Amino acid sequence: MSLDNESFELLLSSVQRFIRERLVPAENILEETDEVPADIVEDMKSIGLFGLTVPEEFGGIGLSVSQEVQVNFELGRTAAAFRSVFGTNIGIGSQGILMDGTPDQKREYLPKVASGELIMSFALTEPDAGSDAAALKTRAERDGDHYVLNGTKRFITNAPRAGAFTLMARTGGPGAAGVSSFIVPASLPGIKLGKTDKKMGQRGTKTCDVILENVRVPAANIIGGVPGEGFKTAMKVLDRGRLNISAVSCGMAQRILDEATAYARDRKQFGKAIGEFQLIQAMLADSQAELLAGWSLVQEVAKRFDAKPAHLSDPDVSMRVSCAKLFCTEMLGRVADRGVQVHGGAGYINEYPVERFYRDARLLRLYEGTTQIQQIIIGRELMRRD
Ligand code: COS
Repeated sequence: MSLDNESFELLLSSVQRFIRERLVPAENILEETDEVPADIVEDMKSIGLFGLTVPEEFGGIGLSVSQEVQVNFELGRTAAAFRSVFGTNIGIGSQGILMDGTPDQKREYLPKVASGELIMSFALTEPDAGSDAAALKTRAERDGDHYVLNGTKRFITNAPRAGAFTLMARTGGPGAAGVSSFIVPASLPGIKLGKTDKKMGQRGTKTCDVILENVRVPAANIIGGVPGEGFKTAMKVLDRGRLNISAVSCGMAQRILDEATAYARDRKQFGKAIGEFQLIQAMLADSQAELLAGWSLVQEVAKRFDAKPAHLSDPDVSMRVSCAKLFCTEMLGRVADRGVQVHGGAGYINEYPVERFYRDARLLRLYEGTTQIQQIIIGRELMRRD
């Protein structure tokens, strides 16, 4: 699945223009109001951002992973909250249906996801199951042709906007084999949302608890129709998600480097632009080198991702995805830190974008699997090999 090169280049340049002309100028409003302006959301729908990864047969654009990472690089250049409006739709919220859904599930949900009519959100994490995702406690008890769900999901991105959740619950015994993925419409009786989390950064991104009390979900809403496969679905979805977080990290690093370079050209101390001092250049140079290394890695892993069947996982590709997530998000942390350093005291003042990017960037090392979880995935795969 991919878009032909010419159409993709057109799409990419319209996304670049949209970011430059509409999103970057709205960053301060976003920061002040903690909301993505409604007219921007409408524009996102009209340029097709909600349907980037949904196949054309279901009304989307059908980007390959190699193309998707390029779009995500561009989106990294502006506030993360903009991407979060549609990011769960094209990413972790809907990919489970795309990868493992039955034909009926795909037909029912994907066209609405692609048009932006339905916002989907991914609900795996719980108060006592973060890194140890297979320990999740949300119960799904069979009752005739329904399951009754009880439990709490935590830090769920886009939950306040969601029309449906891809939600993991326990239909069987302990561990990964007892987990199933459900499509849970947000309108079902018994679903309550907690208060919106107050976060360090990424203002405008909405996360909260999703509380399920005796929520009756049709058995037909188990993704793929077979119980016990939900953990694998979640892991496959996260593989693709993590590569996209890596691409966003590179885009964010690029924006921070651009801001720092521009500042170093303008700011004068000791009688000349600070960018003429080699100690400043060293910080910019380290950031540039690491950014290029990370971005090359992302593109290389994306090609491997595209080379395998989309619904199957490959431990070697998963391992490489974790290398990308580990390297790129940590690289972003260093680039963001240097970006503030180049700005000196100004970098601590929120009039300068680097102050905001520094806070926004911190989350990327945490969500969709911490750096330490990526190390575990890489280490385990290496130990498994002969
Ligand atoms: N693709 C497909 N299947 C996968 C997979 C992948 N990438 N990774 C694991 N699986 C399968 C395994 O093959 C195993 O199946 P079998 O028992 O049939 O062999 C099953 O899933 C369980 O895997 P594993 O034994 O590795 O599970 P663990 O509980 O030991 O740990 C980790 C898995 C730690 C990797 C997982 O819990 C994880 O990624 N945690 C972080 C969660 C996360 O990212 N949260 C963010 C939430 S979204 S913001």
